[in-house]
Order: sequence, then structure tokens, then C-alpha cells
Amino acid sequence: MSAGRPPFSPSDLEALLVPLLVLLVLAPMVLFLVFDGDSMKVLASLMSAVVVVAALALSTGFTALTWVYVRSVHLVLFQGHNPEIPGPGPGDPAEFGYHGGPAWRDLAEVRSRVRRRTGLLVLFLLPHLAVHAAVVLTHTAWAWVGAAVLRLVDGGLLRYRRVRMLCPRCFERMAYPSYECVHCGRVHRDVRPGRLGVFRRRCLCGQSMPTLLVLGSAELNALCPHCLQGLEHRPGEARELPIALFGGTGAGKTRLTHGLHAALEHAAASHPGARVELASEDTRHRLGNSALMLSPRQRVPPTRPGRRARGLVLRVTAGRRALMVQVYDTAGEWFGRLERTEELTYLGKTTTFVLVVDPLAMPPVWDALDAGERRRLAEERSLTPDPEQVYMQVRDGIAHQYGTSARGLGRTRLAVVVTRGDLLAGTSIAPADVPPERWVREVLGMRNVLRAARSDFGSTRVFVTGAVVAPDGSPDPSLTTLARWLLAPEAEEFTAMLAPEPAAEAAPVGPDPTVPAREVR
Ligand SMILES: Nc1nc2c(ncn2[C@@H]2O[C@H](COP(=O)(O)OP(=O)(O)OP(=O)(O)O)[C@@H](O)[C@H]2O)c(=O)[nH]1
Ligand SMILES: [Mg+2]
Ligand SMILES: [Zn+2]
Ligand SMILES: [Zn+2]
Repeated sequence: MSAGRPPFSPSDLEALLVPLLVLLVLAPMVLFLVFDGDSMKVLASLMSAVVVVAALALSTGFTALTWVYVRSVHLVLFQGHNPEIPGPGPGDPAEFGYHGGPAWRDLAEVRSRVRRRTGLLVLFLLPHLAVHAAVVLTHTAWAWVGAAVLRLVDGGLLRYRRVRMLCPRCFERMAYPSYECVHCGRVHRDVRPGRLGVFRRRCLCGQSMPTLLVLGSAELNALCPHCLQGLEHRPGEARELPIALFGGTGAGKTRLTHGLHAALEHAAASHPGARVELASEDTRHRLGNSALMLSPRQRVPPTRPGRRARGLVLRVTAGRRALMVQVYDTAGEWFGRLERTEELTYLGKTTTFVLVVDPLAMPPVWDALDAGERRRLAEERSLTPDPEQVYMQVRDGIAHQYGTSARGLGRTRLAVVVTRGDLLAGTSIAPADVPPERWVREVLGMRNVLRAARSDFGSTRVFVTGAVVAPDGSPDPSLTTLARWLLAPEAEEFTAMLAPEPAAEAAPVGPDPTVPAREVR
């Protein structure tokens, strides 16, 4: 604050009054002498002098008062001579936008300064303060309208593009990602336009940052506002497709995840403008070696049951479309008890489900194999519980998460995927020319599951897959067929990218080309 003498004060006025009074007494005497006692001339001259002096005094006083006001505005608005406003709190480590408080605080400070300096004469500054208040009001109103419009446009765009953000770590939906300041690393929980900024906000460290995805916030490090874990996949940029895999221990979920990754990557490689990126460190760690995992004699290690699932994120781009495929692959143990299944809250935020079934674990299949086949396949057989039990358990979990009315389940899709098609090929019970659904119903004996699935899910389809790659690295076409069905509701670009290669679908790779790669409703 400035401690110097004020530029104008009431005592200055008093000091002026004395010489003025002296002048008023002396002037008529001088004029009387000058005009030889012509009283009319003296009076006229005196009147003119009074008018001129009064006008001069008024305009000088007004200019001086205006100067006091302008100087106060300069000091308060531009030199920071104003009291600090405490920040909004640790969740929002940013300075208030000018419309979000400081504009009114500055007006109040200017008013009290001019009042201190001019005393009662502040009455002459009321028009100045009124104009100032009108400017602040207009600025604030426009800023809030701007913030509301920006939020509406951004929210509308997200809704139009049907972008809904799901945290792959804590499975909570995000209204908007939180962002980290590039300079100091402070976390800004909600950067959207508001009292902390319209187009941009200023972090407490002074760094300016955008307030919306459309204004460039996607370039910053994003975090989940619920669990504050980093989200490397830049949520909000593209639509998300969460896919929840479920099935007993060793059914083949993890191998199928590698298979879907390989199918997408292979399809993208042969399509100009298409690509598949593993969009998080965790995904790179877990899916980085898909080609190796899918080699025919390779065994995929079991998923650690103690660890809670994390969504794997693959960013698939085809032409101008991008899609964030989130794959939830949890160890089979999580589907054994309802209390555990209920912890998998992603089930309530997913519409695409995959029930993974090991056919060798099904007694009717195993019993139908001959002794030689059983010997050859004994090590490939998992000891998974009955898929019907897993299905019912997860179905109840999903219904619970969707709410008691199970509203919205009509939009859900279920793929029933029988794995190890490559191993079954050539056996006496290979699904050869039988449509997969009939084969699953009659040979695997899954009549009840299929019937329940039809009524529980919006649409259901049966697939037989062989999660293997040919020696040239191309994935079995059954994987591409499944990937195409999973991505089909998203955009034509993905369907085109995953279109079957000529004659490839009819002749899947793998040890025996008789494994069907068809999908049947
Ligand atoms: N050849 C072949 N092997 C498969 C196929 N699917 C699964 N397997 C094998 O079956 C075993 C179990 O597969 P996983 O993918 O680990 O099964 P999971 O469902 O993830 O098991 P958990 O994570 O323990 O619940 C692994 O040795 C896989 O290599 C398949 O389609 N073909
Ligand atoms: Mg697994
Ligand atoms: Zn989270
Ligand atoms: Zn900062």
C-alpha cells in the first residue's frame, strides 16, 4: 500500500479558501479605483470574475477527484495494492479468474481508497464508481455466460460423440478427467470453465492451463478424479468400449485378450491409416508379447488371483475414427463367489461381455474324446467350474450393478466364446460343419446358458476361437471374426478394417483348417 501524501485532500481546499476570501475583499476595491467609481461596471466585472473562478474551481476540483480515482484504479488493478483472496482450496490449486471474485474485491478496494482520500467529496466520485460497478457487472456476466456456453458445447460434443469415460483402475465413471500442472505437478481436480477461469486457468505456480478438452487439455497428464491414478490413454479424446471377459480359472481369458490384440494389430497393419496402440504402461507390460503368447505350443501363465483387475487400453484408429478398447481380464477366481464378483464394479459400466468357455473342461466333450485324444489334450484341460455356475454368478453381479430393475440390460451384448478351437480341430468332436451355436448346445450341453443368455442380454452370439498365430504371425481368422463383432456397433471404419480377407475366413489357420470361424446368432 502507498503511504505517501494523498494527491488531494479537504485540507488542500481549506488552504485555498483563505487567499480566495482575501481576493474577494481586495478585488472590489481595486475595481472601484479602476472604473472611477462606476458601480455598474464594477458589479459586472465582479460577477464575471466570480463565474470564471467558480467554473475554474469546479473543473479543477473535479479533475483532481478524477485523478484520485484513476490513480486508485491503477494501484489496485495493476500494481496489486489489494488484499489477498485465499485460494479455493487444495482440490483446485488455481487462482480465481477475474470474474470469479477479484473484480468485486478490486471495486471495493478502489471505493474505500477514494473514500479515505476525499472524505465527503467522495460524493462527486459516485458516477465514476457507478460506471466501474457497471463494467465489473458486465464483465462478470459475460465471463459466466462464456463459461456456461463453453461447458455446454464441450458437454454436448462429448454426448454427441457418445464419449463416456471409465477409469480402468477404479472402474468409476468420470464426468471429466483431472489434470496435472506441467510445471509444478499440482493436481487440478476439475479444470472446466468456472470461477477459476473461462478459457484458461492459472495454477498457483503461475502456469496457465486450458480448461477444456476442446481447448487442448488432452495434451496434459490426465488423472482419475476418484482414485487420482494417472490415465495415460488421454480419456475424453475418443469413445471408449469396455469389454468385460469372464469365465472360470484357465478358461482362456488372458490368451483370448492376446488374440484380440493380435487380430486388431494384424488388421490395422494391412489397412492404410489404421493403427493399434497399447495406451498404458500396464497394457504394454501385459500385452507387449502377444505374438509370442499365441504361438501354438506356448502356455499363457495364469492371471494372479490376488490382484484386482485393471482395464487394458488399446487405442484403435481407423481413418478418422478412434476408439479406446478397454479389456477387463480378471482371474477366474473372482467369478467364484458373489461377494468378489460384486467388487468388479466395471460390470455395471460395460455393455459388451464375453463369456469364455474351455470346451475340454466340459464332461460331455471330454467323455466323447477317444483315449489318444485325451492323452494328447490332458495338459490343455483346465479345471474350471461349470460355465453355467460362472454365468449365473456374473449375470447376477451385472444385474445388481445395473440396478434392481436391470434397466439398460437390453443394450448389452454377450459373446459366448469357446476357446481351444485349434486343439479340438481334427478330433472326433470337432465342430467342423456344425454351426457353433448348435455345437455348443448339443455337444457342450450348454442349453441352459444359451437360453438364459437370450433373455438376459440384448443380443448374444456364439463363437469358437483358436487363440493362435500361424508361423507367418497372422492370427487365426476366428479371432478377427470375434473382434469384428465386438467393434461392429462402434463405426463402419472398424468393421471395414476387420473385414475378412478373401478366402481366409473359410480356412482358418491352426493345426487343422476344419475349425469353424463363423458366427451364428
Ligand atoms: N492352444 C490354445 N491354448 C489355449 C487357448 N485358450 C487358452 N489356452 C491355454 O489355456 C491355458 C489357460 O489360459 P488363460 O488364458 O491363462 O486362462 P484364463 O482364463 O486367463 O485363466 P485365469 O487367469 O487363471 O483365470 C493357457 O495355458 C493357455 O495357453 C486356445 O485357444 N488355444
Ligand atoms: Mg488369465
Ligand atoms: Zn479411478
Ligand atoms: Zn503449477
